[in-house]
Amino acid sequence: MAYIILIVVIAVLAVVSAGLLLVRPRLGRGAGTRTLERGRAEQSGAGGATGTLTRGDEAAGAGTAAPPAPPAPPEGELETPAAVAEKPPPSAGRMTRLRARLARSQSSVGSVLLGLLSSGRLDDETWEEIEDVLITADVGVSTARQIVEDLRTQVKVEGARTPAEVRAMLRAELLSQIGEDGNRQLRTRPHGGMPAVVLVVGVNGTGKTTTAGKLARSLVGDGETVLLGAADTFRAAAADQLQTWGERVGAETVRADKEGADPASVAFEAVRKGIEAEVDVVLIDTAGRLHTKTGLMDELGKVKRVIEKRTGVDEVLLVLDATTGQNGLRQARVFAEVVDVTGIVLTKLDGTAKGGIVITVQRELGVPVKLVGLGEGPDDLAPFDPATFVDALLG
Ligand SMILES: Nc1nc2c(ncn2[C@@H]2O[C@H](COP(=O)(O)OP(=O)(O)OP(=O)(O)O)[C@@H](O)[C@H]2O)c(=O)[nH]1
Ligand SMILES: [Mg+2]
Repeated sequence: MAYIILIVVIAVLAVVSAGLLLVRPRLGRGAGTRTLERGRAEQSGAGGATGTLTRGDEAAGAGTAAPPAPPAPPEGELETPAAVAEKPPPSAGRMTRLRARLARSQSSVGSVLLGLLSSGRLDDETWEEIEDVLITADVGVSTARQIVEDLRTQVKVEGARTPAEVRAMLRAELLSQIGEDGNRQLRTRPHGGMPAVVLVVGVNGTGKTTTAGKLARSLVGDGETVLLGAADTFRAAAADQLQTWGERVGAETVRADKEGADPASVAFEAVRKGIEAEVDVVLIDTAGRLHTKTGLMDELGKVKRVIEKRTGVDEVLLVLDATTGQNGLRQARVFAEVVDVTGIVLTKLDGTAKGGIVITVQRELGVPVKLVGLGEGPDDLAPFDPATFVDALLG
């Protein structure tokens, strides 16, 4: 009898401890399906986990999210294979939501201009000062002159004005310089049974990969299916960076199996796969640096030609770092000569008061600014809206 009791007790103990082992890794998973939340949940749920954990809760918040890299799994933990994709927010109203960022970086220019224009002492010196403020904000000398001339004429014709009238006058002038009616719509809709193809180009470090990642996210948020192509085969890390963005929103990344592979063949493969998988958009990230400028340009030309063997390239987005001013503009011109740029992405506008570059770059390249980068967070990319931009500038 004692034997039977002992066997039963051992059996019960065995069942209970097996049950605990099975349940333990699941602790903390209940609420969150995002991979990003895993590290945090397990840290508090299972206890004792060590390792650096990214703050997943920030990544989920709009606007102020953490950088794209998902947290490394705590040491000793097995990586779960199937990460469940996040549901990113749609792109509509993004710029309005990010207006505070713009206001923070640009409004000093706006308030100085408004202050000067409302000073009630609009002599030659003040007009010169206004011109200088515009030039300092990267508006460009000839455009700054044009703006001052227009405003001067208006003031002369219509006389002294109230601060509200001055604001309205400056707003209208800036809007007309930026151009309200240009077509800034991104061509990302599939057509004729083919996905739209978007090529992201630009000098190294301007934010190409980040932009491709953010854009993929925003397109997924708008309900489109996206496939990424890592045609920056210069460093494996570049493809990893892009793939990380893709994985977070469930977008597949086509990449080379070795460093230094032919970028054109990666682009071709991405488009082939995109057509086969019937995705809406194929987004291709390219390299910004090569040994020689000619090499880079030849490579870009080849990437485009190879894609065109399968389908057209709908958008060539030139990514420009707003903080680099005239220097960035010079580089942009070189790109524009080689590939038919269809839109500008102005990144890092959150880090500079030189918002006037919006006007200059459009003038110089004859291509509209279509997107603006306003931070490093995953949702800090917005379709460019001139009115919101000018309103943020004028406070
Ligand atoms: N503040 C701010 N940082 C940005 C923005 N866009 C990109 N960045 C940062 O700029 C840095 C470079 O971004 P990448 O996307 O790696 O640039 P890239 O052009 O792909 O660089 P290469 O691949 O080396 O040519 C990263 O630290 C980004 O987080 C932006 O709109 N605002
Ligand atoms: Mg890159």
